[in-house]
Amino acid sequence: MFEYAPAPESRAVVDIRPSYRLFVGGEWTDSQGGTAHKTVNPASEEALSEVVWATEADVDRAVGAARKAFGVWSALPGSERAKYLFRIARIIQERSRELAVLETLDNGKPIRESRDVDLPLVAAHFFYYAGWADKLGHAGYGPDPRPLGVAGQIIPWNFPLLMLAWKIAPALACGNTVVLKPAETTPLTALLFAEICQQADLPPGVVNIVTGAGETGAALVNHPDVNKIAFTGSTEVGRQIARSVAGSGKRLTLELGGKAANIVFDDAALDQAVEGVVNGIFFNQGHVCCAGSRLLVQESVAEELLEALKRRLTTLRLGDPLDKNTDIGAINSAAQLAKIRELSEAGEAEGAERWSPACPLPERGYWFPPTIFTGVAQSHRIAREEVFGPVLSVLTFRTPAEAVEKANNTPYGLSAGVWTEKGSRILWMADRLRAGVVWANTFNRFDPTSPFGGYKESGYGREGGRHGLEAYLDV
Ligand code: TXE
Repeated sequence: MFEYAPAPESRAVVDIRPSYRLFVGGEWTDSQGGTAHKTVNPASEEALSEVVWATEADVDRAVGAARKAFGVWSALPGSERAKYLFRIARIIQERSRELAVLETLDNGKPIRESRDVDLPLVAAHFFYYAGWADKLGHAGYGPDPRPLGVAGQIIPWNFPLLMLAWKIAPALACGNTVVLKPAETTPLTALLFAEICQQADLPPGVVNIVTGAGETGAALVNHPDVNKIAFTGSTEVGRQIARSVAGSGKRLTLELGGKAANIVFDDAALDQAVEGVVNGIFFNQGHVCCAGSRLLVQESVAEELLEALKRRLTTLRLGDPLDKNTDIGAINSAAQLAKIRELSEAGEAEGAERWSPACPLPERGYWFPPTIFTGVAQSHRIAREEVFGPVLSVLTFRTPAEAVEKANNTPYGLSAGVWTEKGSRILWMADRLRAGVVWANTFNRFDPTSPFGGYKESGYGREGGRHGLEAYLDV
């Protein structure tokens, strides 16, 4: 056991205010009737700050500010909007240490990930879409594609700042204005982003940040003056939102859950495949919509791969997320931990075999050890439901056709991974896998130039790349 004590020098780079107001019309404003809620460090359960949960009246004010700003922002030449976005991108780079530490404190993810993965990608998205702002006439949507208006954006807690970047950067590049609601457990980096908008002299009202939970999100979804909703979160809430906006004329993109298969063939470079499987499910504690939560391994190499995988798991370090040597950080919330525990218990009850390396867990905070289930049947809940935690279900297959059948046997269709040395097999598999992304001999690779999004119950619409523009333009 160890007591979590954040490394003081890292903690000191970020100045967290004791409480935050709402960012509306370029200013910090008081809520009309909203209550204050603590946001905690999931690694210690220590309160970091207090944020207000915005009311319907607050959302109305934020939408009003965004509507007012839309006239000004959409009329700017694209090259002017680009300047603001480039400026924001550069400030993000300059303040990336602060942002990374804050993200790790609020979310629980290892600092190595927030520093080396999240923050570089956040800046890259702003740079990428800044580059589009004056080239929309060349995007293939006609000479003068129009922005939609006010975009309501609702994001989850697993990649708070990156999801903000995926949503805000293309919206602004296309000339829309936004009201963004971060997740209730991870509001702090969005609020620091609001400060960055001020620092970049972004015209007031172009970006508005309203903190809160589901009710605040629903107020945004139902607001009559919002033209588009972009949502990333659970399939269940995605369904509710789709029902709410039906017939309203609002545009909608949904990025929902996943149950990705990471498929390892017997001719794969097994050392690399082991790294890819570990990265696929243990990156960000498995709080990843495209996590490779089902390992499909060809029977002939299953034993060898599993042994290597277990050996590798014994080397993973779980603990202080601010420690640069940490591989596995904290689970984001007590509710998410309860869900992971419940599904893992169901896995055992249904007859799968559970294994974790010896892994002392800190006494305080929310923690779950890296876990593998073998002997998993396709009917088991751990093979069907999104765990959204560091839990891998292992299944085997004999032929490529069987691998495809098992991989596609899910209501989700967000991503898949294929490990093989045969190029022709990669293409054969990619053609048949019902997944928005198929990675070959790698996993969890993201790039602002590539569209990302799902099939089936994983949602619709694409974020990233040229296709990401379509979500924010009338073409
Ligand atoms: O999601 P919610 P939760 C999955 C994952 C996880 C499960 C539950 O399996 O275990 O969902 O997570 C806002 N109208 N994913 O409960 O509730 C909410 O405030 C409008 C996968 O955190 O969907 C937050 O900002 N908004 C996923 C956001 O929706 C509403 C990432 C997501 O929260 C709302 C997160 C409502 N009625 C969870 N209710 C992914 N695709 O990556 C809630 N919200």
